[in-house]
Parts: sequence; structure tokens; C-alpha cells
Amino acid sequence: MTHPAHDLLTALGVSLPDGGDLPVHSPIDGARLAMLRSATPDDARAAITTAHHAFLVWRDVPAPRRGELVRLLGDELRRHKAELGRLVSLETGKILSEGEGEVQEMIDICDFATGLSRQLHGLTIASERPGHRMMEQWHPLGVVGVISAFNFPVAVWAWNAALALVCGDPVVWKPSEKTPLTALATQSLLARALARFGSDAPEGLSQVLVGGAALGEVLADDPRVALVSATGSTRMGRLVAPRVAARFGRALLELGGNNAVIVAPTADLDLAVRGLVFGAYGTAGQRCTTTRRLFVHESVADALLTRLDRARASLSIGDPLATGTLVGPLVDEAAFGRMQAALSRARGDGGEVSGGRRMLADRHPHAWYAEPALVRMPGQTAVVREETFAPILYAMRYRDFDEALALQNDVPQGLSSAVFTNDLREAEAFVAASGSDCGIANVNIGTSGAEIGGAFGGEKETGGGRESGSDAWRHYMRRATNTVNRSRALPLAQGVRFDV
Ligand code: UN1
Repeated sequence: MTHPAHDLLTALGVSLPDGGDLPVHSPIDGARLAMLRSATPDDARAAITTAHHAFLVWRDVPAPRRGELVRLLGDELRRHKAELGRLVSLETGKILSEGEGEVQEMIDICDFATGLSRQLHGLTIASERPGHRMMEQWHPLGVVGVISAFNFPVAVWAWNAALALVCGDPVVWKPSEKTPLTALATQSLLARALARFGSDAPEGLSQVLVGGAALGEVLADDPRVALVSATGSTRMGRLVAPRVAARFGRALLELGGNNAVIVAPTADLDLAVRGLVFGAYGTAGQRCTTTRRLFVHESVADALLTRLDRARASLSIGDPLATGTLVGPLVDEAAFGRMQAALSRARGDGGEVSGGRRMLADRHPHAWYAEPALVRMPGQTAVVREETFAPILYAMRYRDFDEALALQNDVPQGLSSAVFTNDLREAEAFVAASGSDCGIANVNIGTSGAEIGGAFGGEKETGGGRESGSDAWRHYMRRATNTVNRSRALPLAQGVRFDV
């Protein structure tokens, strides 16, 4: 037990098994953090059985009381923000401030869900029949399967789990194979919250399945999993969604993004540069909301691109745990390979690439640090229309705002987007029905780093789901329409006569 992860795991209440088949590495230096045992498909089915039994009990616990559990989870997260945040950084390679930010995102959604537990309201609807009352209620749905990605290994679980738990649904979680330790730590903090909560919480309200894609397939196929909430690549979504649909289950998908920023002639370039640098290069380009495309008006293109490239070149790349670092490593060698492949395709299309080389290979031969890249592209070629999960920003010039808007929409993905402008007409056009076609459309802020209070997700190949804030809770409940007759007659709707 030499690696610093072990102290963190101990503080977070996780004890590791002796031996196992699944190695967990830190992208920071390639060191092995742990060996874990993978769950089998049979283990997954058993977990679903337990969760289903938990559902039968939990659905009858009053929602505000369920909210108390989530409040206690938020409390544990507040206490352990530093440790869990550091573990997130160790396991994903994101900088410490972002590791802690991710835990803050969990705390925020716990607060949100706790309040929500007293507001899971339906409507009363005017009935056309005398002496009748029509209303709708929202009831717990069933077991929620959560499939999450490496890049937000715990926040995305929290968006789902905090809502699911207050909505009366147990959770079975399959985290990314690359980040199971943060999942185990989160589960341990929830176990502490459950211990403080009391005996009305059934066994198996929250379970973690460590392992590979076969476990996700069990969640997708099992009819007892009422909702499968899957975050990750479009490729993964294409595997999961048809299986869930085949059994008429519900899927909530949050898949790839290929997010663009438009910088207009009136833009505040100081804001635009800062928004672009964080959006494109923060988290080493490994957010689904990362800015991957830039459309800049030709009148400000030279000024913006010069400043942007200078800022890009000045970013400190290295150990994400060290103060001052802004860009950590890519998650693994395959990610670096995909970045290089995209850059060479972009060059082939006439792109001029600044940056993009491997860094720190001598110090960390088993880690994959890359210089963020800015690529001046002659147009939106095929590689630009794909999501490459790496710090590459493709920059293109435009003349006409409508043309820029059309190009920003002309990709298969539809997650996030932004415009930097001080022209009210452009700002309004961007957020109008005929504007950005994305689930998130921002003005004068970047594409990434959304708050939890809004609904999060996007259109087209992003999958159409909405997680987190606003009324996303409705996905985790079933709606029942109830008509109650207090009269002594039985009038039929639509004036139908059926006298017997
Ligand atoms: C993700 O990358 O899957 O808006 C989620 C953001 C974060 C969440 C990203 N709040 O960038």
C-alpha cells in the first residue's frame, strides 16, 4: 500500500480486495492504484433483484423522508470534499480545482434534490364531467440503472442518484472501468449517510457494479430496470438504446457533443478568449461540453486567434495535483492516439496545427500528456464534424452570422453551444427557435461548466435526454392520471350515451 490513493481510500472508508482481475491506473503517471474484482453478469442480475425488492419498500417511504437521505449524503460529501476531490483528480487526471468542483456539483444536486423531495407535484385538471375531479400524480418508477463515463466519474452518478432516490427509485450503477475507485468511495459515503438515516431505508438502495460492458448490457436488457440513464460516447448509446427500446424500457441518454462557439464582430474578446481557453482546453478537452469548434468573424479573426494561440501556448501542462497546473493528462494511450489521428486528418484537409505534441514523455513514459491544439481549418471537414475527446479546437472564419449559425448546427451532435456578441439581435437569434439547435445555448459564456439547476443534455446524436435540474426529475417517476367521481351519476366523456 504505497500509492497516495490508499490513504484517501481509507479516509473515505473503502477497503480494497486482495487481488482481482481489473487493474486501475492513474493517468497522472500510469501507476497502478488498485486491483479490483469485476462483477459478473450474474452478480448484476442479483443486484437488480435486491434493488427491485428495495423499490417495493422505498416507494412507500414519504418523499420528504427520502429527501433526508439525500441531505445526509450531501452532508457526507461536504465533509469529504477534499479527499473525494483529490481521488477524482488521481483517477481521472483532472486538476484539483476541477476534482473538487466535481464534488461540489454532487453537493449542489443533493441540495437541489432535497428541496425537490417536497415538490414532486402533479396537477389538478378541470374535468368536463359534473362531480368529477381529474388529477395527475407522480409515482416512483422502479430501479434506475446508471452507466457513467470516466470524465465525470461521480457528478453524473449524483445527478441521477440524488433525483432517483428522492423520486423513490433504487440505483444500480455501472461506473466506467477506468474510474471504479471514485465510485466505491461515493458508495461508501452513501453507506455512511444510510447508517445515519435509520432503519426505514431498505438494503440495496444503491449498488455499484465494477466491470466491463457486459454489466451494462444486463442493465439494458433486464425489464426490472425501469430507466437506464447512460452517459458516454454515441457509440455506447447506439449499443444501449436499442436494447432498452426492445423491451420498451426508458432510456435517458447523454452522449457525445461537438460544441461550437461563434465569436461575432462586437464580442468582448477578453471574455471570448477566457471562455474559449477554459472550454476547449480545460479538463484536457475531456468534457462532453468541451468547445471543439470556433466560428470567428473575419473582422476579428486575426486578433482573436493570435491571442487565443498565445494563451494556449502559455497553459501549464503537467501534474494535475500541483498548484498552478491547468491541463492534466489524457486518460490513456488510446485517447492520445485518437487525438493524433484527428490532427493528421485535419492536416490532410488543409488545417494548420499549432500544438498537439506529446509532453512529459521522458518523465512519465506511461502517461499521456498532450499540448492543447489550435487548428486553423479552411472549412468544416469530416474530422471537424466528429467528436474527438481531446484538447483540439478547430477554428474557422465566417462572414455572415446566419452562415455561421448554419455551420454550427450542421453536425450530428447537439449538446452545447455559445455565442460571444454584444449585438442584441445576434444574441436573441442564437437562442431563438431558429437559432442554435443544441440542448444548451449560451450567450457570452463558454460551452462547458453548466450549473446543476438547469436541465442538462442535448439533441440529435447527443441522445435527447435531460438530466440534473429543472424538471428532469419527471424521467425518474411515472405519471398516473386519476379521475375521481364524487357524484351519484356516471356521465361518460365526450357525451357518449351507453344506457343499460
Ligand atoms: C460531462 O462531460 O459528461 O457542464 C458532464 C459541464 C459539467 C458536466 C459535464 N457540469 O461541463
